[in-house]
Formats: sequence, C-alpha cells, structure tokens
Amino acid sequence: MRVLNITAIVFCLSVFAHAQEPTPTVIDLEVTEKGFVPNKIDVVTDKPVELKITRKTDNTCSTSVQIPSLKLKKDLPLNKTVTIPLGKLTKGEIRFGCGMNMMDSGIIYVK
Ligand SMILES: [Cu+2]
Repeated sequence: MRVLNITAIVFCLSVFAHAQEPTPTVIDLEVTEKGFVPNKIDVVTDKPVELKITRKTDNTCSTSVQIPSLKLKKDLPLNKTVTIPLGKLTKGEIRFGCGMNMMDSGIIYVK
C-alpha cells in the first residue's frame, strides 16, 4: 500500500511538472539569397522560443547564425534544419545575424 502511494505521488508530480512546461513558440526561418526570411520576428515573454533555421542557398555569408546577446553561435549546414532552443526571452529586441557579425540581418521583438 505504501509503495502504491509513493508511485501515485511520483506520477502526480510528473504530470504536474509537465503541465507547467509551456509549449514553445516555434519560428521557422530560411536563409536565402535575401538573407534571413523572415528577418523580423514577434514573440512573447511567457513562452519559450525555438528557432528552426534552414539554409537554402550557398550564395550567402550566413553559413552560421549568431545571437551575441545570448552568446550563441550555430553552424547552418545547407538544406538541413537546425533547431535552436532559446528558452524564455526578456522583453526587448534581440538582434541576430550571420557568423561575420553583420548584425542588421534580423531582429526578434520580444513583447
Ligand atoms: Cu554577413
């Protein structure tokens, strides 16, 4: 009986913990000859954000992406979707760009 109770408690806690985890806002991005598409992104503060970036061209300097304010840099292999979880973001503007640090490439507006 005691074992059953503990199992029930663990089960309830795991369900509770899972319920607390909000589903992330997934943003699909492509790197084309025009750069990051889209390059302006709106998200909210109370949900974690996940970027999914696919580089579609070799004719770009964005063979990697960087987000200096989050101390983040990832390679973007051709035609492969790279998932970058950013967690919950604080209110403001987050700039991202190519690996060469051309930081006008894109902005995430966190509201
Ligand atoms: Cu560049």
